[in-house]
Amino acid sequence: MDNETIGSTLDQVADLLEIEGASVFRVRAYRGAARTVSALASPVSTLPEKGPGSLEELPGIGKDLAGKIRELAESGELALLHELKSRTPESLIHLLELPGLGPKRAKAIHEGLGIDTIEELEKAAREGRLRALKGVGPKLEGQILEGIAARAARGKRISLAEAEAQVEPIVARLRETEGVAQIEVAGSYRRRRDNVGDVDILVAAETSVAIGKKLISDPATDKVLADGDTKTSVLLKSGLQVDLRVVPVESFGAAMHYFTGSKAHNIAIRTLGVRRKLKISEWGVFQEDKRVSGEREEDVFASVGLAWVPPELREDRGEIDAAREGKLPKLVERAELRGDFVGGKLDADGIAAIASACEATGAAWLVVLGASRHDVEHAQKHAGKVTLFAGAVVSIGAEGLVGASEDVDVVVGEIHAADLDEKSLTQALIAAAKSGRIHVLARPFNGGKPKQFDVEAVAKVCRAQGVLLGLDARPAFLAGADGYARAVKDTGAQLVITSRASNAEQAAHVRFGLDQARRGWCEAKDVANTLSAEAFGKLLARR
Ligand code: DGT
Ligand code: CA
Ligand code: CA
Repeated sequence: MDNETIGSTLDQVADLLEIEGASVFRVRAYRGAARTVSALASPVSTLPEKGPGSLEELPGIGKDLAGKIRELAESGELALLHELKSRTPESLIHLLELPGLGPKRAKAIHEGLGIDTIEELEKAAREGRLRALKGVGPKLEGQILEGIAARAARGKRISLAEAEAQVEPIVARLRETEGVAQIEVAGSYRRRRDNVGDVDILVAAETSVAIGKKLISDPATDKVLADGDTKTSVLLKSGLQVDLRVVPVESFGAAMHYFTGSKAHNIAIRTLGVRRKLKISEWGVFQEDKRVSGEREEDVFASVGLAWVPPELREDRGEIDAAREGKLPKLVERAELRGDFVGGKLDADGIAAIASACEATGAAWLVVLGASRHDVEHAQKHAGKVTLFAGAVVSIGAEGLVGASEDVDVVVGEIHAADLDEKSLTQALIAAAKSGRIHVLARPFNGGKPKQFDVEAVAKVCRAQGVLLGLDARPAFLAGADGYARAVKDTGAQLVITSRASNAEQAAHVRFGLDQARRGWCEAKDVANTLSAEAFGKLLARR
């Protein structure tokens, strides 16, 4: 845990102690310690254990507080805080998170007005009822309402595609700051999760660079949540939170590793470190308080005997054993993709336009869904070197029966039986795969949500039948696609990523499908988009 987070955690302890009516001295001691730790020039984890310069020797911090601070720095947790939280009404804890509400006011609102929830607080503030309390005026009411709105926006996760659209221009602007050696986005964004809670940007620079100020004055920024030397947090106008951290160049690799996460992966790595008597933190790898590495991310893995693990795999789902045994997959890459499925009422001109856009990004073949064979053949004359296949999407009923397939090269079976339970859906998909009439089985969705079924059982049949399993790359269809891809890969069946684009811009979505295939450990051999036009044509002919 970094110093500023430790500081704010100690402040939280002070708040809860104050609400409980603890002695003013105890409350004051925690507040003082919070200030002292936040202002420290070097991270707590690098201070000597004893003697001059150690925690105990800092003003106002005795043995007891030093122990608490160490507990936080090393484990990121504090038993006392858990205890305090379990004794405090939950509503009060929520009230405390709002700007402008200290422990005294929160307690007064809770006890004086009988307000238990944020909803009740919002209603009271709107109706001007908070003013009945001493020291509360319209200004504070307004502040509380703003805080509630920001909190609501913060609670939401947004799609990776949406986050990318917002964050890329900001990073491009920040990159121009003088004195910035490196800038990268870490967190779930770097792991390519299909949705992200907040965005973590990491900068290697001297702490004196003005990059935090630059984020605060960025045109996309709406509100400032934290403004420190090493950490700045803002809410964008969209409600998305951005955390920016500045670390010295020699810690950049360790910080990238830490802030990329996932938390579960970090804990597993740190545990490996402990066995080797190494302390691994966001500041570096330390042996008896001496830094042994941390400038490059590879060094962190190497310090515990592991190969570098691609961020998409860092979920503690077997990547650590694989990295130790040299069995990490060689994840499929964008440059290996040779084909895609496009569609959506394209005429011959539309098909030719998307074909030339896809050719520019490396496509050798395209399946055009839903267009007439005549239009596809016509477009082929203007499609450069891209081989076009005519395709159709046909419905699968509850019995697995497939509707009439037209005169096409590729048939995609899609289930529309929204009310099927897991077992009947699995059966219907298996029956469709065995029908001998489809080349691709689409992933079933209902109302934008993926439907549950036994992926392994279905994929096994698909493998035996030479049927590909579709992975829809449209941003709204990515939920759970990583687990699906992993299950398909593990049975030895093949996926095919489909952008279903009707224009060049949407065709770029294929990389979001690729992200999830990579999170599912897929290599080139697991994804049919990597086939040449000829090999893909042969695969179709087997049907
Ligand atoms: P998100 O923002 O919910 O989509 O997911 P993340 O993974 O980006 O999580 P976030 O932003 O809370 O934190 C970024 C990374 O920092 C996280 O992936 C791992 C690391 N991290 C955060 N808190 C802890 C912690 O308490 N312990 C450890 N070991 N790592 C943590
Ligand atoms: Ca995050
Ligand atoms: Ca974060």
